[in-house]
Amino acid sequence: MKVFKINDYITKYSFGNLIETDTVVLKPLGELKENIKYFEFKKSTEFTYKMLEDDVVYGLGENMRGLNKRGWIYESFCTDEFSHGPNKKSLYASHNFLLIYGEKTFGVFIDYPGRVTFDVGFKSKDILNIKIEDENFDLYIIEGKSLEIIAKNFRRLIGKSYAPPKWAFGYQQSRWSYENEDVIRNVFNNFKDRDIPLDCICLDIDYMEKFKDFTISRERFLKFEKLVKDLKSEGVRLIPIIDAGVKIEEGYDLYEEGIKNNFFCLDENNKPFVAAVWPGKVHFPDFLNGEARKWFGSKYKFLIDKGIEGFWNDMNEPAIFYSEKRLKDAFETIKKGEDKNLDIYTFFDIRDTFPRLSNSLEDYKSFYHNLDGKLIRHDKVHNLYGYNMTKSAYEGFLDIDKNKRFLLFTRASHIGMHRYGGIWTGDNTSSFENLEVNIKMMANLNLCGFIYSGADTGGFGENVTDDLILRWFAFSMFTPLFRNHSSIGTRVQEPYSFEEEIEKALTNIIKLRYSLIHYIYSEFMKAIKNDELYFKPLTFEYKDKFLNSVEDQLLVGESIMVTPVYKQNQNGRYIYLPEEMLLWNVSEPKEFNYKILQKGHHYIDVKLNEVPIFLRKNKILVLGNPSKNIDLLQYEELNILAFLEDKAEYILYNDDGITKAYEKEEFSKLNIIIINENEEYKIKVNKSGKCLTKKLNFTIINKNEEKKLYIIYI
Ligand code: MIG
Repeated sequence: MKVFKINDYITKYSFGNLIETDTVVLKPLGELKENIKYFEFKKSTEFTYKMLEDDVVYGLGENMRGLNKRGWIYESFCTDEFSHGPNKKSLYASHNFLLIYGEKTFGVFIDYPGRVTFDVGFKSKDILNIKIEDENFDLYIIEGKSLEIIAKNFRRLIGKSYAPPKWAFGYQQSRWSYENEDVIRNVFNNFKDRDIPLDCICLDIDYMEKFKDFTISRERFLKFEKLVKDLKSEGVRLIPIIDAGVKIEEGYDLYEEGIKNNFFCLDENNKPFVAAVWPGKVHFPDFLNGEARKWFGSKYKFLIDKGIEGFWNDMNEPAIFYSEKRLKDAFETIKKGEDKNLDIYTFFDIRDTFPRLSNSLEDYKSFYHNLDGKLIRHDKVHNLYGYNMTKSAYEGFLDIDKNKRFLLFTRASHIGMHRYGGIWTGDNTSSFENLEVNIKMMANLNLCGFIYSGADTGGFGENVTDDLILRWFAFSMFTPLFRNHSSIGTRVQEPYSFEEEIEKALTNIIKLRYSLIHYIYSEFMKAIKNDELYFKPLTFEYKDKFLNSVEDQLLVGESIMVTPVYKQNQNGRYIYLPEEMLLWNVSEPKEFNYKILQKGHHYIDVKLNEVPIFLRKNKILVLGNPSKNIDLLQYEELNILAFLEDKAEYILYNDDGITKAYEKEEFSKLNIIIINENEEYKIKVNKSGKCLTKKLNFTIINKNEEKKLYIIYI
């Protein structure tokens, strides 16, 4: 083991010889002579930490169960897992970061691209056990004087998070599958005719010809370019899907070029590895090979030239439906049972043979990547695959226009990938349990750097119910990626597919989202620029032990707290307030009804068409008027809500929303300060940069629920 000092807060422990994983951006300052902190060695690849009874363990990003990970075993091995039940250990991502909060508070990050197992008090309730599959890995210990600072120090280690264009904060409608031009126009017209705001429609695999990447089915999308243009002129962008596997088909340029240049992963016989996914038999581009990555990334231009400005990358765990070898074995197993009086165990074996075909570890162990001339077996670097597919697109975008922000979100991910794109959380199910998991996951995702993220709102698999879609919208309207997506064969779930009353409530929630965009975008961009969290557990801001077990209330940015309802047939829910707060239970975004609730436990009524928003004390919330889409957002006049005891200050951030000028500190600030001087409020407003706001309508509420209104022209 070698020990390195990264900075005053971060120590790196190097075991063996890790390949370049590109997860961290800080290089060591020098070597140290010290032993590993906090952890005890069990073996060279296994460590334990003794947790105290009250310790909370945050982290692991996209994974099952709670915000606090204690009491289960998790695995980092990116998996095409469409059933997100509490029995699962791993979803589509591998986010090897834990933040232990207690008497000792510190972070631990395992830089290793293969399987890592985290037993967080499962086998033994107070023992955190981390097991790494082989001997080449780096372990980082991240310290700092508070949860927030440790989280920030970790983000500095792994680099700045990706920022999409501003329009990507608008509402996105998706379904597998809007199969042709007419269907897409129909979706768009439904939104337009009913005056439901909309920014994006996602194209799933059916826009392609035979599921081939970077092709368009002219049978179904004859005038694709015109469709893109027509919709864009109405402020709506089409977001096509790109899959990882490249169809094996003679004459298909992507296939031919990949073969010619040796850009595909190889099997044990040095031939391109064959797997089967949507296009039938495919080869996997070797995204870990820099040249192959560059080549694939350059292909996005095909669609960008047609007016496309955003993509989603799918199937990049990579998912494998079957391989020929595994299929052959399966048939042989079945033959074994032919014409026999089967014993029941053989029958079970036969029955389970086919489900076992997909995503088999045997397959992951049977192909190779070319890393600077060295062949590396896939399972050793499995978790870097989706990561590098996303990096490939990102690099492709840079070559086309290095100053433009493209929308990119992806399914499989690993720490470090947050620099190149956002994520959606994969194939969840239309169930209240999956809504709950979504809520609890968001803060952990933020901890791992994935700020532009969100789940399939309404649920992907199975049939959504009226109440579930409403409750899910009421939460997703706060997630940076707000996308309604569902699977083919399930109940349709566009807002207009429901009865009028539901449609109206869903539309109102979308409108509320658009009224909050100023705030959401400001908080998102500040989180990115300052390495902070957009979704925060309450423990990050309040020192109140009861909050250690509050997992279903989250801070969204600095001013508000959300308390979503995630159970069926509930007219409200219990909440806990660490201090007094103002509750605005919104059904009509234009009506501001509020009440002040004291510190402590409460039951709040939340009807199906309501979204409870808590405004914290001495905080300010900025609201605008909803628009049809982000391009049409108004900046001239804004509404400022404040819950004031003595003083509140807020900086509303904005930028051009389409370029990377923000990285060069080109953005605007609207700085608002309100001071209470004996129930007369002194308001100071300052603007800098290109701030378009001219009029501010203030509503200031005090502890006694008294309201004062001011209008200020700036
Ligand atoms: O095997 O493209 O997670 O969002 O709709 C399913 C079809 C493949 C999985 C993605 C989902 C998408 C679906 N894809």
